[in-house]
Amino acid sequence: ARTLKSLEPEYTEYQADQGRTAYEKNQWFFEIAWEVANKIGGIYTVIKTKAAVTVEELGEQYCLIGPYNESCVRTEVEIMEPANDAMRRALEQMRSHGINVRFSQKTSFSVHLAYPGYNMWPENGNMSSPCNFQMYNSSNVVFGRWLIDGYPKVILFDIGSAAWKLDEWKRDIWDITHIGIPWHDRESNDAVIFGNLTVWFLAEFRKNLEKTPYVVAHFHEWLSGMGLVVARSKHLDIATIFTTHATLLGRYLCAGSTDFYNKLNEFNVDKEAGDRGIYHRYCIERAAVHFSHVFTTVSEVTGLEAEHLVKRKADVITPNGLNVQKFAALHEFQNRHAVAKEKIHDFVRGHFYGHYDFELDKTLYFFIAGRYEFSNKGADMFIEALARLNYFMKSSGSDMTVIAFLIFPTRTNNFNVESLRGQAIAKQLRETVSAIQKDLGHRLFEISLRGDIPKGEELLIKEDIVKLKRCIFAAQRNSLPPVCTHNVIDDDIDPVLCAIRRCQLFNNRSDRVKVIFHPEFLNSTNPLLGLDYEDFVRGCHLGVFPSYYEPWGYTPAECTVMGIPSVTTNLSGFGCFMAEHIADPMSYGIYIVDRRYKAADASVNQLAQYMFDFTCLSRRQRIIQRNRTERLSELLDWKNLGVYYRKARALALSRTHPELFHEDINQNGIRTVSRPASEPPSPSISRTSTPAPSEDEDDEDIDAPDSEEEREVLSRRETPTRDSTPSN
Ligand code: G6P
Ligand code: 1S3
Repeated sequence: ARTLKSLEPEYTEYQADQGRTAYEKNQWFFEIAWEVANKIGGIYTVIKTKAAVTVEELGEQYCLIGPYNESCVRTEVEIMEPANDAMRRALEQMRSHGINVRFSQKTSFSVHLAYPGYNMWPENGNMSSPCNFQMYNSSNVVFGRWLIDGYPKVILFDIGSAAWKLDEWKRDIWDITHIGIPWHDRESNDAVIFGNLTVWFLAEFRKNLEKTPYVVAHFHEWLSGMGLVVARSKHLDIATIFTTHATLLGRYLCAGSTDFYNKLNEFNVDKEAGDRGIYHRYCIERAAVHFSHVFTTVSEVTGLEAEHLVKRKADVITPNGLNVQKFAALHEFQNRHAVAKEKIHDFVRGHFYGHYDFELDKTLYFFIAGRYEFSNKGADMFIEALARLNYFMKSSGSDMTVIAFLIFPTRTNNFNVESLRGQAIAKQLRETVSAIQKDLGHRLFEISLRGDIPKGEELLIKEDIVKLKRCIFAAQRNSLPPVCTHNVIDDDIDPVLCAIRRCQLFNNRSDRVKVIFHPEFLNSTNPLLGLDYEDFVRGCHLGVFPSYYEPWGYTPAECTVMGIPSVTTNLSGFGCFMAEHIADPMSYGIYIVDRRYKAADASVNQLAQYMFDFTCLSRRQRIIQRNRTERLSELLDWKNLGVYYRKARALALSRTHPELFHEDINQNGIRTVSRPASEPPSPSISRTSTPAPSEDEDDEDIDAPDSEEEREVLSRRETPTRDSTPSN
């Protein structure tokens, strides 16, 4: 095992100021991202979950800046006027220049589409005094508090309301950087407007402060990076940080058929970006990377990618954390697993009607979920490995069943009839049985009260049997249970469906692995699988995320904090982070597939083997493993990982204001978690995951067995070994 080091980097706060708050030091921190109060993907999770620890550290000196997205603002932001004078005046100044102007849909001016998406361009209006136009409302530079843990301040700019400045700003950018932004690229246009509004605000804000402040602005991803480029080109006195969560080119290259990691140092980056029509975006990203005082990436693996693709080594790695909530009762997460699993069982009963010949008690739920990037997220590998797992289980005579869910949103024409029918049939049968049960109970009571011993035919009468038969006959089907819950548009070319067809995972009775593709994100109002994502994860047994391109990867991290084991890879930031910090990740329920040094086929085999091993665990072993997985939460808690952001901020300040610092900032600081205190893993390679309890993990940590059968199994203490695995 590696040594256990502190997560706290040993950087020296500038000594004169030790113990003083950001307020006392007159320091201001702004964090700028397109996903502030604007839910799109992983960056939203980063910003949102980190807010509490950042506010705790920086208090009222911290503020987030993002775009104004009305639907999110309506539910997530409490709008108010800023209490801080400098901030209020800066916003007023911007508003007085028309940034708060939004033209009514019913405006008397005729409009034309000057830029795609911005339909508020008056044909012959006076641009320099936009207040001449009919105003829609005056809240389009919104200041408020984001209604999340930490209750941070937010400033949100309505991008459309400043579109009248777009030409001017694009010209400026061209003059300074020679980055030409095509008129039709809506996202890049947004980046220009958002960046300029941010800088405009920061400049006004600085001016309005009486004493010269120390301002740090932390920009995330290329969409906000334009602001950093503009701020530096205007020589604004702020310390800047740029964090990339994925490089533009990396994502594109990986989605193709490139041998990305082995060719990292060979790419002709300009040509590759040009070939993909993203040269200008690439330039924005690269400019932000190089203009920043401190450049960070979310993982080592993305750091390496950035070094080659945007040509700068990261100054700090800022791993992503989560806001970990500990339950008062230690076992609460185990109870929640059982409750949520019951709901998944309900769905499965309906979905497999007519083919429901497997035991739910011996059924395991695996899943993959995320943005629909088929190969980047490793869905290709998952399906291939499921086919091999199916073979392993069949040929070893396993009595377990695996149901694998694939949750990737894509275009559909709603749920398919067969899936809805399955749930309706199960519901009807449940209602019929409960009505019969009630009548039967009443009859039983009446007969017993008379002092008679009830006979079978007196209890379950003919009419009941007829009712039951009707339901049972309705539950017969000629077709196989569907592999997809929805009608996917263009299903003949859908990558998941094509892979399922190729691997012939058709939910046959003889299959030990069944698949269900749910091409929509989950929510509790879903008529089929009425669970939100969190409850669904809790109810599953194993998350499988064999990503090829994954700068961090929140999905396995979320599994971990909920105590659900997961599979990840050594190409994902999360996987590498866990491998670095845990001596034996597998015994903690973190399975890391080697996609870096193995051929694809060997990685598929490794994944299939991990999954097969998992099916061989007893319930007791799964419970122990979940306990261990959950214990890793601390490692992913922002309370610990927030320190890297602190380090980045201090480093940025030290570069713009070295006089504040007495010593250089040391960037070391790694923490490792030792092996679990149980029996040592088998030295025979990877089969170390079979958890056997340690002294402290014995019965107090584990729930009592549920059934006689379970007790018997527990007493046998089965421990699967590699020998039980069929060769392939
Ligand atoms: C949790 C519950 C137990 C239940 C177990 C099932 O630990 O607290 O009561 O027996 O989950 O585990 P399984 O891995 O079979 O879903
Ligand atoms: C990115 O989002 P993605 O799913 O497109 O940023 C996330 C947050 O840093 C990260 O977890 C993920 O790996 C990246 O890919």
